[in-house]
Parts: sequence; C-alpha cells; structure tokens
Amino acid sequence: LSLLGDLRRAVEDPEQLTLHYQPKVAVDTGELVGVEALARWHHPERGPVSPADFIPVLEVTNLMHRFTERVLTMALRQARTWLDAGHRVPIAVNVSARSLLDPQFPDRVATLLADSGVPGDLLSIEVTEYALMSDPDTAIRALHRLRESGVKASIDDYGTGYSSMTYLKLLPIAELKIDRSFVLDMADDNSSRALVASTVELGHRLGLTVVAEGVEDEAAVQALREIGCDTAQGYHFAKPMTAEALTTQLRETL
Ligand code: G
Ligand code: G
Ligand code: MN
Ligand code: NA
Repeated sequence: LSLLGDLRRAVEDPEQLTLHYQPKVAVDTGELVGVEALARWHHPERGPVSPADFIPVLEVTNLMHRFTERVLTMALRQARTWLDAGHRVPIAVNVSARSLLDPQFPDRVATLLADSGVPGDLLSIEVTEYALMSDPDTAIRALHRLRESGVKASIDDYGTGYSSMTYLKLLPIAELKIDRSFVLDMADDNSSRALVASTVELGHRLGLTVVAEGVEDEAAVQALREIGCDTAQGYHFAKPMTAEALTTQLRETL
C-alpha cells in the first residue's frame, strides 16, 4: 500500500488528477457568481479516491506544494478557456495550511497568474480556520501578498474551527463560507438558524461577503433570503461537475 507513491505519479498525470467545479450562486437572483474548484483523483486500479482521503496524506509531505501548483495551473487554464469563450468566471481554489504557510506560495501564485494571463481578481483561495490559526502571522503576511496580485481569500468551513475575534479583525479576507453543518439543519434547528443569521450579520458588518455551503433544498434558500445571506452553494443548485458540463450550463444561461 503506497498511496503516497501513487499520488506522486497522479499529481503529474492529467488522466488521474482533474478538477470539478461547483457553482456559487447569488441568493437573491440565482445567478452564477463563481465556482469552487474541487480536486478529483481517479486511481488507475482503485477508481475514484476522495480528497477527504488523500489531502491529509499530502498535507504531511512536500508533495502538497506540487499538488497545489498543479491545481492552480489547471484552474487558471480553465479560467482562461472560459475567458476566451466570453465567460468571466471567478474560480476559488482550496489551499491547505501547508501551502498557505509556504513562504514561496504568494510568489508562485503571482507567477502562475502571469503565465496564464488570467487577471488576479478571477482567482480566490479558500482556507480553513485551522490553516489561518496554526501560524496567524505568516498567514496574514501571505494573504496580504496575495492581495497585491488581486487574489482574495475566503475562510472555509467557517464556524467549525476557532478563529478568535482578534484574528477576524486582522485577517485580510473577503468572504466567510459558513460550514454546511449549520446550513443543513437550519430548517429544523433554531440555534443553527440563529448562528447562520448572526454570522451573516457579523460578516456584513466587517465588510465581507457571506456564502452558505450545503444548500440542499428550497427551504434553505428561502431562509437564506430572509437572513440576507449573499451567496449559496450546494446540491440544490448543482453538484461539482466537469468543466465541460459547466460550460454547457454557461452557454444555456447566456
Ligand atoms: O469535493 P469533496 O467533498 O470530495 O472534498 C472533500 C474535501 O477536500 C473538502 O474539504 C475540500 O475542501 C477538500 N479539497 C477538495 N479539493 C481540494 C484541493 O484542490 N486542495 C485542497 N487543499 N483541498 C481540497
Ligand atoms: O470543505 P469544502 O467546503 O471545501 O468541501 C466542499 C465539498 O462539499 C465538495 O466537494 C462537495 O462534494 C461537498 N458539497 C457541496 N455541496 C454540498 C451539499 O449541498 N451537501 C453536502 N452534503 N455536501 C456538499
Ligand atoms: Mn472549500
Ligand atoms: Na467548506
């Protein structure tokens, strides 16, 4: 069993490592406001392996740096393809603690942007509270440098980690993504609904966009509309899909 050995090959193999894209939509109009890129590994013998299983393996090795670079390269190539077809689609890429805290990361991103010809404001990164809190000073410095390239940051899975109010104040972030555990049971759990509503208010007061993840039904959309949440993402709108499938959807909505 050598998942790491297999990953080393997979990272360089476009047949094995691909990206799927999940739409993020405006709560009030249902319009597409961007997509989240999600890594997919198709192992030649085992079939699909979930990122939930292989990201933790990468996270404890330097292969993570190469993986993140490949993901960014694929995402930017797709953004470029969509731009050339007349679609301005902002893409969010998940970035692990190890990559965010790599001192070379912001320069690598700047180089990849320049190579791709994609404007930096079409790229954003999603980082978890854990990644931000494990070394806040380094994370803050990285986020400031990314901003110089036009790249904004979102806090992913918001509410499940432990960001203190101090860091929410200091972190140069643009968006909060409320963890799906709160959104999923909002309809039947008053405390989840209260937490979602107060997070939306907190985010807005800090000048941030707020995204609800895990929106699975119309009842959740209705609740988010009442609460005033900006953006929604979840199976109710679309599952993560191939670039081809999303391109078809972009053509249909034009
Ligand atoms: O897409 P899915 O639900 O299988 O993703 C499972 C987890 O893997 C999520 O937490 C998601 O953020 C993470 N993930 C998916 N793609 C990437 C990626 O390209 N880089 C990192 N660091 N995490 C990813
Ligand atoms: O941790 P992160 O938010 O990056 O995880 C993203 C993952 O969440 C995606 O890979 C996707 O598979 C999953 N996801 C997206 N929408 C929904 C949803 O509506 N319900 C559930 N249960 N999972 C979702
Ligand atoms: Mn994410
Ligand atoms: Na998330």
